Amino acid sequence: MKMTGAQIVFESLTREGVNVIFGIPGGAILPLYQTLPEYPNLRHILTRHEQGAAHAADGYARVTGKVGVAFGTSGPGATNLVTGIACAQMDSIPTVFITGQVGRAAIGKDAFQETDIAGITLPITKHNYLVMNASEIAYTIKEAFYLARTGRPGPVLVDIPKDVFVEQAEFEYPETVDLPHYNVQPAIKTEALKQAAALIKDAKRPLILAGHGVIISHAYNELRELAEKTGIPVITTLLGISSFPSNHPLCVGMPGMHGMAYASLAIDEADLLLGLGMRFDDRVTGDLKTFAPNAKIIHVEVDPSEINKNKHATVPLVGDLKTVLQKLLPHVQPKTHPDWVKRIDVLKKEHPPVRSIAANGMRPQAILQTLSKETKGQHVIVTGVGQHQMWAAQHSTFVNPNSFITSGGLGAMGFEVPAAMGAQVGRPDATVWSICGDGGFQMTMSELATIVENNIPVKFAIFNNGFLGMVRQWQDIFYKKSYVATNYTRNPDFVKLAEAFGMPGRRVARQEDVLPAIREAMAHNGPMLLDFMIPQEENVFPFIPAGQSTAQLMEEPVEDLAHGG
Ligand SMILES: Cc1ncc(C[n+]2csc(CCOP(=O)(O)OP(=O)(O)O)c2C)c(N)n1
Repeated sequence: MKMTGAQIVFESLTREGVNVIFGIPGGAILPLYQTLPEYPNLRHILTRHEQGAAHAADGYARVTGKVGVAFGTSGPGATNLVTGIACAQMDSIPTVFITGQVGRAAIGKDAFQETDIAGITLPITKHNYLVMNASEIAYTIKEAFYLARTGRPGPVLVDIPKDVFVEQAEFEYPETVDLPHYNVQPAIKTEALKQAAALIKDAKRPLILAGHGVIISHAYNELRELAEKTGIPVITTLLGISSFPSNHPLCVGMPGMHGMAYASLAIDEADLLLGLGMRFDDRVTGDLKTFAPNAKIIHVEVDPSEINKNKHATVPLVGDLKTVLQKLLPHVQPKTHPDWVKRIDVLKKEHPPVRSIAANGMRPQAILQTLSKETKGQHVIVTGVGQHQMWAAQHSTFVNPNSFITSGGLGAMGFEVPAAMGAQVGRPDATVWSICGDGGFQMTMSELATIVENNIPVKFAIFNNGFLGMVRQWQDIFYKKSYVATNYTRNPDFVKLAEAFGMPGRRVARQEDVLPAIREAMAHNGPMLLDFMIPQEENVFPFIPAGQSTAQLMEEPVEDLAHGG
């Protein structure tokens, strides 16, 4: 049946199960938008900025496991998507970005709003396309979604010239893709499984390092079964948080730069690491030479290029984590490690995350603990990047799988508002809390308008220290408190801003107001903003400076406690 290119785009998206699109129109993509009313089942959320659309699609994809979709027009529309695309690439988030391009005849002529977005995004997409004929749209979209969601997921961009949207072509949606060199189900060798099982059997001090791959492949049950069957304690990377319940007796928390000291110290003593769907990122390992000096490594990864990239794998296992664990489980024998678990308990006692949560003051750690207590850990927490992100990772409880959403790889400030919006759209049943830095919040706060317009009931908690806090912390520690360009001396009144955008806001400056404010926000049937006035110079501990090892671990100085933070 003959259709326009625009109709083919929407027919294809429908076949891929898309029901939400975030975006902003413009000249080059207008023929696509003008066709949208023919597809009333497709919900389009008009954002205030394309970065908001991209992060929202990303947040939606993270919580649903479906492919997130965002639209942008040519030129600035497309370049505004770039940060969100890079973020999705770094964290392996299945997303498809569709951009309008100038008409075919104008390509390469520096036409108005022309940008080579395929060229720009080449290194930050899993794959991208410039579609030059309407007849190629259906297959391209089929392939784009297939690539986005299979293997190691990631962002795929499809750039379509304006006149291709109006060109007519025969529509038939392909059933399969033809990608002979793209192998997403490599054979898992029984020999390697046996080797891994033998290492697990012999280990005295084994640890599981659970990464984002557990969440991406929905291997929660397999991870839990493996940990419980073998008695191996579980450390989760930043992106692995909520892949394993934080209240499980075998949960040891996050290691690395701002991880729990005891988790990093346990890695020092481990004789076996099972890296599950993680990539030995520098924020986890610090100095690679001194990381896990005594450990053999079983590395399970869907992306073969991650194997031996940072750490040599004694036994590499390439494949979808869920499948690999299902195949591994019958080979491993039941075991317990009482001495090792006791040793980790000693480390936990000797190295608490904060030495005490002072009763006075507005310590951010205490606010987060109060929040978790109030929600009973039944929340989805979305953060920005900075100190508040690390406090949220350290001091929140996560009971449900996949309930911590953060920009781990790119570390994109400004993620907190739109990604929370996308997460709430994807999980309308969930209580979504956006934990924001006052800096990052101001990068994308215009999406509050989108949130109010669409009645998306995200609760915002700004951790307002009047600083670009994490950078100030580095200046504090490494530059003798020389606070260059990190102090926002006149932040806007966030409560009034919330009201201006159309949602209630409360300033919370006293500790006794923390709990009532959280309760009020939770009881409010819609979005609401809380502006927590936290101490200006609170630092995040523990802290292992970049590229260093646990020998350089800094814990909370005791003198800080006298001031209640
Ligand atoms: C887009 C972007 N620009 C700059 C940075 C560098 N950076 C990392 S953390 C940080 C400070 C974040 O400040 P804020 O959002 O207020 O959070 P806080 O650290 O105070 O909790 C900055 C500037 C970044 N991560 N992202």
